[in-house]
Amino acid sequence: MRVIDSHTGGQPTRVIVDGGRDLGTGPLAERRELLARNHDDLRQKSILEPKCSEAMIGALLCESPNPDCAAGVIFFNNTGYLGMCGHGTIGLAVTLAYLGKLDLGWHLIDTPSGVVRVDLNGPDDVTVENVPSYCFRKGVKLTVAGLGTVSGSIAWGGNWFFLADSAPCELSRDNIPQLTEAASKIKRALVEQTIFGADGGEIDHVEFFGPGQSPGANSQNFVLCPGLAYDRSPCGTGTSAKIACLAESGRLAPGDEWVQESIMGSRFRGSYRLDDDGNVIPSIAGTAYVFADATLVDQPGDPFGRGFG
Ligand code: PYC
Repeated sequence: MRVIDSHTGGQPTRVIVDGGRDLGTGPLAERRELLARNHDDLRQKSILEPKCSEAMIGALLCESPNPDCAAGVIFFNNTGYLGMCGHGTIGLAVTLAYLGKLDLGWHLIDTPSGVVRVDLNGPDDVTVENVPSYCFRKGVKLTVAGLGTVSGSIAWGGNWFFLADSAPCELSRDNIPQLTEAASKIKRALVEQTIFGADGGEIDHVEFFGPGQSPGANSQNFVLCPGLAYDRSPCGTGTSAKIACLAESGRLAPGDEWVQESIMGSRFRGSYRLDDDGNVIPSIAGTAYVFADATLVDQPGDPFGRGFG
């Protein structure tokens, strides 16, 4: 299996460019189900420990059934599958450029959550125009063990997010264990209190916010992903969810910039436009760097060949 690894603002993406699985030619959402149901060993063998850290996002490169799309992709993590992934799409575009398969300029990429547009501005510099994003519910109140009442919004940015109105402690790298614990409890409480997204989907990402730390940053975030790893980047779909909430409450106008900083200090520049139906279409700009072009080997007898974690 040939893989290309990159990181986007510190958050890694492993693109499987060769040696994946034949999932047919159906829509990407169907192929994701097929992969999960019949070939989950690919996810396990390619990104779980001991080969990768818990933060790694896998990206299976596919052909899209849509002839307008340059490529299709199915994203997965240490616990399952994602609809979309913003940092991963930036990593994918940079990987395709590294392979000589994507020219500068704009291209369409198919994902299980819908078609997104990438602008390859330079070999490492990408803007992703995401799927339509929206705030589904505001002022949601949860009772969370050890935290009391927690309020926040539920928003879609290609994945489901709970955006907490306040953070349990200062957003700093020293506090990552406390932030992780608090976000995990909120994620669990959402399931226990049967609070789901508009389509009944699990709200599997939790996001805290604090003031921007570097000049020009509007905000810093901490995002807990479904497998309980935190996003080292500002999270493209999480920034999209935030932008949708800002747009809905009139706090960000179309075309205005929102600079989202991650817990690691990396940044995405966000903005949005309204489409003809009034939907918020967020754009996320960031940089990614390829750091490995490798062949994964499946050794017979390896007791941890399928990974763990
Ligand atoms: O950038 O959208 C994102 C993302 C989702 C999970 C990890 N990163």
